[in-house]
Amino acid sequence: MAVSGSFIVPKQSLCPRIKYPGPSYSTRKLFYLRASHGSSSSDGGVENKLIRKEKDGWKIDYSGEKPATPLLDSINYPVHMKNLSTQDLEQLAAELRADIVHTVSKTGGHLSSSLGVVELTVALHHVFNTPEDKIIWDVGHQAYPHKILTGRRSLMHTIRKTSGLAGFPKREESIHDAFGAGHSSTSISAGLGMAVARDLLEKKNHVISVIGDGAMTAGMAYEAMNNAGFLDTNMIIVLNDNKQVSLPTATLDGPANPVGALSSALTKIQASTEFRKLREAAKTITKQIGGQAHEVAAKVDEYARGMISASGSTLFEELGIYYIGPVDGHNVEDLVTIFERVKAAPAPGPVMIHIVTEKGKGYPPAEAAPDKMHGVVKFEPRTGKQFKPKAATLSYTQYFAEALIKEAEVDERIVGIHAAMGGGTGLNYFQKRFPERCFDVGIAEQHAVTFAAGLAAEGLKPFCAIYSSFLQRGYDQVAHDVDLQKLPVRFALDRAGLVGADGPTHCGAFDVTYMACLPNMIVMAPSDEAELMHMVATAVAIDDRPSCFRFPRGNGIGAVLPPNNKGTALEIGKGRILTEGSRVAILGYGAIVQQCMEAANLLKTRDIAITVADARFCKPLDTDLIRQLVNEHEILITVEEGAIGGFGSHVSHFLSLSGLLDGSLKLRSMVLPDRYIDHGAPQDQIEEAGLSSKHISATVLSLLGKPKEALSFM
Ligand SMILES: Cc1ncc(C[n+]2csc(CCOP(=O)(O)OP(=O)(O)O)c2C)c(N)n1
Repeated sequence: MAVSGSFIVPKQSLCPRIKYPGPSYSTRKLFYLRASHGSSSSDGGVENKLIRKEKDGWKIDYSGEKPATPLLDSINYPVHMKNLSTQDLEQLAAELRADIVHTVSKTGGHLSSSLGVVELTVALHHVFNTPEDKIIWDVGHQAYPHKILTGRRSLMHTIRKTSGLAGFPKREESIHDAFGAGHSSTSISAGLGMAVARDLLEKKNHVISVIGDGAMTAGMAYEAMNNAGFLDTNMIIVLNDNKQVSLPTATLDGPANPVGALSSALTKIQASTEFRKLREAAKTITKQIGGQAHEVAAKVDEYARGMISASGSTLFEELGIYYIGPVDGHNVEDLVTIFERVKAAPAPGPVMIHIVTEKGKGYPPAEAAPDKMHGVVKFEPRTGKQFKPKAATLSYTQYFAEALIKEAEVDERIVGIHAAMGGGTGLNYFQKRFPERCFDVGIAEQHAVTFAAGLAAEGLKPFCAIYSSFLQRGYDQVAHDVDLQKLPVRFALDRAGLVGADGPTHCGAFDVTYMACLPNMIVMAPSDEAELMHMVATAVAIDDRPSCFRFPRGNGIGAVLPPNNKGTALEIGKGRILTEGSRVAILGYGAIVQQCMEAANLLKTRDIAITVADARFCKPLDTDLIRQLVNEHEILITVEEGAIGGFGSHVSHFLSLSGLLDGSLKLRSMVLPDRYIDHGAPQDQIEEAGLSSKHISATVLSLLGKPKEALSFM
């Protein structure tokens, strides 16, 4: 790894791709500012009582007032941090932490992971030079401090909002965002690719992948480390270990013990007295950073290699990765020292720096909260109390969990599986009721699917609850391990369709397309929460093949629930007509049926009565219903909140094969546009997608030959 630690002169290329407002370089009079340590700032003695250094470290009063951040105010890009002393960097970290809490209290977003990496981010940007050096944030939910230090502070109030900053790193947003993320465990593969590209292109930059202990549970991370060890490519992996492998909402009782053997191995490394004894021995090992042991800084020796497993080296060493750790991830001085040493080493190969941090660090309400305030809505900074809107109905997720519990009460073969998402999938409720029958497998969707296949092969009834977008990762397992063998695994696909603030990485656009092309899969979508409960019951009853049902993010519509919240199995492949009219039939699939009904009501105000049907099934299609609609109407419009190639394609395929397209029928398919839709408010997204009730009404009117009236809806 070549040394390139020289100071980078600000130049045009350091600006992000999007031009953001902010102080210009010429006004940067605080550039060489010394830390104020809580008394005053250099530009006029602003008293900073909210952030001060005391004997036992930095103290921040979260009063809700905008904290004075004199040092942070002087940093617009990492280049402005290069000359700061350790004390300055510590102060910068304290100001950054106060700033994040203040901003996120007004916007909502991912809080505690960002708070946990404040010191890490400061140290990385002090030592390395982005954008030439590449920092790759795994998942990316911890990148708020990185965004603030790379020219986006003035736009942080827009984060996750329509047209605002994205909640995750995004290459389009800044040249300091080396790699886009949202899904976990990609950073080492991407980093290795960049490091190999650097070598082939004869460049000299550094590559640093930052990955959490949760993200490290995925197979992809091991595949990448195995390859990195084999290639012996120079790169740094920072393992951010906060002992939160699953999201802290995995159980209703707060953070559970981390799942998986890796976390216990990491704990062993941290606790081992052998580790300390072997510290000295480590100096004699042959492969050392920088060649000679005596050249290695004392600080690095202190964190010398963890040598505790039977063969005398850690799991990472076995994979060919030089291990340093565990390091206190909140100690800026140690982090800087280690990064500088590793950076200066000419050819260390892949190096892992294992740091230990605390999620929510430095913000007492987050540290104390059962969910660590992982993802928050707006909150009161003094107490951390979130302003959660009161809703008349529960989320679809909760209705799913409730229905599954009811089924499991009478069928003990039902088991639940999720991939580190107990809270997100609602299986934390199931886990509370049936702790022995719920499996959190870590962030390992591929394993979750094949594990469920194994359970099904032995006669159990597994419900694999995975977000639509995360199941993309387990697709070969769905096809090869489940569908091909006709094993009755039930897939509950949450977050189907547009998802609002999380944006395109989490958007469930593709599941209908990728599930309904599988020969044995039964593919369903409920139009409301009561239907969801019936589909849970239907999935229990389908025991000779795989099945899936998709449901959206957000709350139910207030549908009348089945008695005791226990659904009744539906007839497979049968839809239903909701309202009858003439000339135009709309066939909706999934929760978008509600927009179709709204469109029918809008059109009624113009004396146009249309038929709306709820397809319920994409596979098998209700061909009788489709024939009836086609025979009785001039126009058929299918509507779904999914990508091209889904329900509408199945309908048109059937129509063309059966000759029903050979006459005068006008057929239209309304689907998500063939592009990614940015994060934003759900209503903005549905408008952008062209799937709102107004768009549906306008489509009807234009097909009826009333283009002017259609325009009046837009
Ligand atoms: C493929 C995939 N599955 C699930 C998730 C949901 N998810 C987001 S963060 C997270 C936990 C990540 O843990 P870790 O990497 O340790 O970071 P921490 O949250 O502890 O900072 C999970 C499960 C995801 N982003 N990607």
